[in-house]
Amino acid sequence: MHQECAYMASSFKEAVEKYASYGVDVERAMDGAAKIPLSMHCWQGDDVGGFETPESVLSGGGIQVTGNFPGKARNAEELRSDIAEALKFIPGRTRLNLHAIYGDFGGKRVDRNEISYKHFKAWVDWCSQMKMGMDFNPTYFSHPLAADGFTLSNRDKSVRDFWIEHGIACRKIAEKAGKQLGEAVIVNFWMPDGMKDIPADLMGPRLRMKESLDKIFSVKTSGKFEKDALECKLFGIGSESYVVGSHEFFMGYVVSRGKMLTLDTGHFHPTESVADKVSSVLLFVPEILLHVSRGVRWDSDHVVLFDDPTRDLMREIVRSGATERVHIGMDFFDGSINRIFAWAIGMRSARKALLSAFLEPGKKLLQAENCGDYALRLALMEESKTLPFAAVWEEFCRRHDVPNGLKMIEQIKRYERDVLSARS
Ligand code: RNT
Ligand code: ZN
Repeated sequence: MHQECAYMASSFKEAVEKYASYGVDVERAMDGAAKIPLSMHCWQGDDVGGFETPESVLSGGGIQVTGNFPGKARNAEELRSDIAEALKFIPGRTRLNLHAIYGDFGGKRVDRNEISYKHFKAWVDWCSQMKMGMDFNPTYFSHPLAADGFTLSNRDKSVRDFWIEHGIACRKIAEKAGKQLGEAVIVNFWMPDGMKDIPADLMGPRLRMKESLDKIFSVKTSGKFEKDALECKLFGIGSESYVVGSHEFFMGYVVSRGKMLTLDTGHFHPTESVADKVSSVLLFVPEILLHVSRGVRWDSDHVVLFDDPTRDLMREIVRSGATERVHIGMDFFDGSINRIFAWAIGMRSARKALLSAFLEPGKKLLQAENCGDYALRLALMEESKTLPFAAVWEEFCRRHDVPNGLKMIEQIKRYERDVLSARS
């Protein structure tokens, strides 16, 4: 055996024993962590630009990308090639999360209310080829009819109708894609609607938003191949004072309509724990969609890290036995660094957090808590933080045939040199 391999094998063996002494089965943890799909957001690849017009840029409210690192994908082929490259470094099951602006529009102007399955067929075929499920998002921003900050809650009925048609079109595309792929496509609704300064009427837009959504969902889908999720938000750029789709708005909406709630980790007050919300929300909604992100002081969508909030969140999903009811999507976009690295780092971090969640000494912790021995509980939590996780992660990557550490870095750097830097 090669010296490095022998070393890895022995450190993994030691790790297995160490975890076993805490009552943790490493093999089961690795299986559990690999099975959970992570939905990879296409929009990290081109700074949420999309392919509607040659030079479409993110505009019209609510979100912002900063940075101008060279080599962003300029068309669907480049984006697919970049996604495939990033996937080489991401162990475990993945899905692909598309936005409606990423269709193959053949250089023609196809407005948002006119999009249909044919514009996304190439993506669906590709997903099927890559053995990935798909998710979908209507795009309620970067459009002249979103420029005043209101889409589904706009006071102008014709604008609302346009966006209602867009929502329906997206659900139809998703339904067909789901049928094609044999598993449900989750359609996530996020609308930037809101106000920079203090509104006089908070009720009006919310009422209109509710009515518009009801119209969108009055078109029935199978429920088997298409599912709807709605994403709340605290505030956005240009909507600092008022967001129509607040947490209470969408919590009420999804509970009363039997839809999925989307929790984006950047969409709450910075000191709020999204991990804490999982067990409450799951009691009242059928399923949750997560947008795993990293806010730095605000909803800045920094690359996800293997940090405490991410670990807390994944641990909570595993602890509550809700891995089937919580769908994990990624939502970060950093245009200031190599975008392949951004995907790889962010998604690997989420996967690491899942693996470490499965490695928690859950039984021992519960026993301690049930006996009221809180010192023991705290000691176990702290001691388990320094168990040999790295050895398990390395083995996990090895089994999934994914380069790790410096090898990963070297390969992505090579792609940067050979492919990205050749794009002007
Ligand atoms: C914006 C929301 C939304 C978007 C994507 C691109 O604050 O988080 O999910 O990031 O739809
Ligand atoms: Zn989001």
